[in-house]
Amino acid sequence: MRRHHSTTPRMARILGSLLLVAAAGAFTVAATPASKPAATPLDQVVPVPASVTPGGSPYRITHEARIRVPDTRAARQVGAYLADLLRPSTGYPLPVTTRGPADIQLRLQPGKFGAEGYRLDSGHGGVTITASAPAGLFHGVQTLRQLLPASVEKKSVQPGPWLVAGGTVQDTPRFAYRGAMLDVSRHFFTVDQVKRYIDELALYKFNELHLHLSDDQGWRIAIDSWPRLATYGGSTQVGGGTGGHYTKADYQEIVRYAASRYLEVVPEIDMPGHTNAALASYAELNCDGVAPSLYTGTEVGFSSLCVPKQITYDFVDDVIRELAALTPGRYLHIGGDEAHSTSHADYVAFMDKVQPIVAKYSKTVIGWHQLTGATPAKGALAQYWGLDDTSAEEKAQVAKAAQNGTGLILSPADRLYLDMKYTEDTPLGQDWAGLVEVRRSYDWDPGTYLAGVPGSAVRGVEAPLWTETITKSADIEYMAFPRVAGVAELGWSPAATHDWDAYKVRLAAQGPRWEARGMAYYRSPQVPWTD
Ligand code: TNX
Repeated sequence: MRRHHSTTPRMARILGSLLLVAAAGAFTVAATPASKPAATPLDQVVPVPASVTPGGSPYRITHEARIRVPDTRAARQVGAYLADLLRPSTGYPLPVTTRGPADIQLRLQPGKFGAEGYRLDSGHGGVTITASAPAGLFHGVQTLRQLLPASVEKKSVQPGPWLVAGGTVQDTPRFAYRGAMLDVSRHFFTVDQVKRYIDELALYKFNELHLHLSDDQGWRIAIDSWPRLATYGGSTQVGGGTGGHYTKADYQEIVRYAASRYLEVVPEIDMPGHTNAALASYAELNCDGVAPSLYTGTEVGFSSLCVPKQITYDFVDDVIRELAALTPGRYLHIGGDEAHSTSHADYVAFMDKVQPIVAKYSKTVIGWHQLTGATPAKGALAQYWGLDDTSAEEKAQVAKAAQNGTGLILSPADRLYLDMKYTEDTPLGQDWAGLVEVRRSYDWDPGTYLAGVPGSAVRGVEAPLWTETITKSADIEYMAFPRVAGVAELGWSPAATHDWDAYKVRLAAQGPRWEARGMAYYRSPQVPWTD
């Protein structure tokens, strides 16, 4: 709360209006001099809301508060999620009910707010979140959460007071695809570790979780028809540790948990390159019929499925069929990057055969942007991971595909790769795409980033975290935070709100929240942290 003591002109204006309201006798809680906490201004949220109209008295959550929700299963679940968030730190009972008076209300109103938008109205009597779909209620809950003091994130009872500033937030996302990727192949992460990251992403309104489930160093998902993929191909990882894999039940638990946080899981099986773990598990997948050893290093580009062999496509069909059956989401990511040991002709032939298999199991293809060098299937999305200095030809190839209808997910490696070091001194990560400080990661516009790409082709942004050097949750958090919050804002907030100087202040206020949650993060000197 200390940041409210600094008197930026904006803060002075807000304080002035609070005092006016107090003088009018309508306001009793937070208008006393600066030593008493004030409510967080409605626009001090990440990602910044599309529109904010401050005004009126704040709402104060009390011991008597109840949460009323529409009587649908999804809405009741969002209500229960909100209650679970608030109970430990407030110590209040916060019953969730479908009828009767309640000062915290979630409401569903068809149409108006779209698939993910919401309105939050706050005043003396309470706070109401209205949306057209449960996802909008969930995102509205994240805004409400950030409007409360950072100590709301703690797991033990805190003093409060639990004030929500008065006024209205109207909010809806700029892009439909707002993703984060976790590479569980280079190092394996348990179901609980993935859930922890899901919870951290949900706070910033991400809606896609891309899991990189296979690579040279490990195959991480059980496939019944090819059991050695997981039991042998998943038995190690970078550095030679024991690795691991998800059983189908484990994987379904991740999918279920992600869905409860309104994230869709995008599973990736990387092919035809990045396949050493599969090739090591089944000799018959190799052109020469000889299985290579398991691999625990960090080189890329040395492995390839055998494009001319029919068994390759039987294998791919089995894997995609079983994975599609585990996937309620729309997408199946087939990788396609760095196939350096596959000839161009073979790469094109492979993609021509594999994309229809994805369609056969009713999923939409996503591929790394090298897919645009083949013939992307109708409706496919390409994930761009180039850099500022990627060749003009390569960028033009991607732009041409976009003009022809291929949607793009933007993950420029020199901005959004969360495994890039922040500075030379960052103890984790790599630097092949350069050093990526917090400002560089945030300060660009996905809408105009690639020349010749129609705005409508840009479906959104995604922040990949490759894990060659990442082994535990604290590592994930240190590399993701603060940068991933900026990716969320690039994906959600209107282009017109984009402003580093305003953003860095809002970002600074997230630090105490991460601390209250026990998260690691990088204290970038570019951010004016308040404590
Ligand atoms: C490139 S990006 C890769 C990954 C590595 C990453 C390390 C991409 C599609 N491929 O295989 O893990 O760099 O930063």
